[in-house]
Amino acid sequence: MPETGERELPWWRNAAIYQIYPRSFADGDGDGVGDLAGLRARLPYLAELGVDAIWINPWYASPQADAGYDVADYRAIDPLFGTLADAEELIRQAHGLGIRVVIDIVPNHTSDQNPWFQAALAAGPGSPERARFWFRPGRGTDGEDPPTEWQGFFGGPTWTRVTEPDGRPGEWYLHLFAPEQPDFNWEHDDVRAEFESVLRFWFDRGADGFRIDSAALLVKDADLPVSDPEEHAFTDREEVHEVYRAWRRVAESYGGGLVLIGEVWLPDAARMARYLRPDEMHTVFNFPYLECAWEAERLRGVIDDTLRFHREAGAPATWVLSNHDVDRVVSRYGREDTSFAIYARQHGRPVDLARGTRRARAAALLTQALPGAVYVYQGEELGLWEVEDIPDELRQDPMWERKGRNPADPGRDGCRVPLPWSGSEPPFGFSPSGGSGVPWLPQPEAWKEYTVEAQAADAGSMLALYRQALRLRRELGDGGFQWLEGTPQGVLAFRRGEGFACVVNLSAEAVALPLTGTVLLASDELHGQSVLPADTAVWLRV
Ligand code: TEU
Repeated sequence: MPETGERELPWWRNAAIYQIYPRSFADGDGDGVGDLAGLRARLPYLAELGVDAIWINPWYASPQADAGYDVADYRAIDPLFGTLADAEELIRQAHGLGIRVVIDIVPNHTSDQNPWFQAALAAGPGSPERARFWFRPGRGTDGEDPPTEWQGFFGGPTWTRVTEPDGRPGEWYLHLFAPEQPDFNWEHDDVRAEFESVLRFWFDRGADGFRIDSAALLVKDADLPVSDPEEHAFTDREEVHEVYRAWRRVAESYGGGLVLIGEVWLPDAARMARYLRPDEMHTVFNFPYLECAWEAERLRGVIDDTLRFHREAGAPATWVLSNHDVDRVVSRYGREDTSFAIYARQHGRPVDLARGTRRARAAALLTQALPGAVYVYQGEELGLWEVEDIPDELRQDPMWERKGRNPADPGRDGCRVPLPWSGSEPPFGFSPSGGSGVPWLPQPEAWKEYTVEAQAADAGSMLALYRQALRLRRELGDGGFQWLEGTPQGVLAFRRGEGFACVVNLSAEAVALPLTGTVLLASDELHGQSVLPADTAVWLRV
């Protein structure tokens, strides 16, 4: 990729980054699971959509206990997706189309099949091999109780007891997620050195940056307080910042343009900002924005907070409506309660898809008009909904079992259903015709009207809206941001740079546009040139 010129804005400060969940994007070999050949063939679609970069969820060799977030080999591509040569070719082709490539790195934990963990199991208690992980004796007379009572993010305990090489029940190891995902000990020099080497491995192959998984969790309290309702023993400990400072130095040793993006779920701005110090990460995901209800005052509060702490940190904000862990946006906004909580889904509640879609269209224009970088999760641009009726026996997310098969909170499969590309029946062009596999999760029949092919031919489609918005957004650059005050209740309006304004009506009534100008783009039809219907957004040249 061309180096970012000195006076030019670094690309990641205002990029549109498209998130690819590789197993659900496009299947090249016909086995029903997306892969790198499928993704390569669809790169022109992404270029036409108008994105600056892609972020690819984990593609590494993995037993797939948590869809690739259990990495067995950080330097190999899983055969499910292709080969290392495929990955290199993908990066080359993306760069040829002007698209940067950000890859996922999973440092908090590994796979139980990782050779280091296998060696630790074999070597037994007290061995140097075990020191790279969190092995501890249990409590109770025979060590039958786990070292702490911490609860894992997928439900259930965070410790699993091992059988020692002599065949007896022995130590326990820590896993904040599934038992197949043992946590690394980040106090250990080997772990730190290994990850710096992995970063170099991928930078050497042309990667433009990393999305850092579970970024605030790496360092744990070695005292292991038995109970920890507030998660302070393993969330956001100060020592974690040393790791990212070292990573930043690795990135900078390659010159400019590389980016570290943190997946940091923290409730308060001050703690988030610490990850954005100039020698740490470049950006973090904005989850408070994603979780916020479709309500003007609350959204305004989140936007103000976001802009303030990023200004103070000297980092660009990011704006995220969805990803591979959360319910699809048209479903969220179609429910009575439009807020979202990652560990308390609302499946089974009524969803008004027409209203949710209308709001998602307005939200797309709001999101893309805000200053900073924007993320688009694959299928968001097609207006796909959360698939809530996946048959239980087909569910794959470990959350489903670990959270006790709760139909209201069944995990994340519903936002991971393979994309519909073309045609009128499944697999909707996701897999090549004549392939032997069926899509790894079933696609709703109704998606025949939501394929890329159908939407490309429809000027009123979600896809058409995203294409136009992403194109127009490029002209906004880094221009300033000012709220327009005195707007009616439920209306958010702001100006950006010279002569651009965005107005969003989140109220239940149509309102008169609070300023005049030429309509550049509207999320739905306006009533004449000056009335903005409910749940509608408009971009204006003023
Ligand atoms: O998700 C992390 C995650 O689930 C957060 O909600 C976590 O609870 C938070 O960091 C706590 O502060 C990531 C991936 O996006 C997800 O797909 C993986 O399953 C998970 O990590 C484990 O790798």
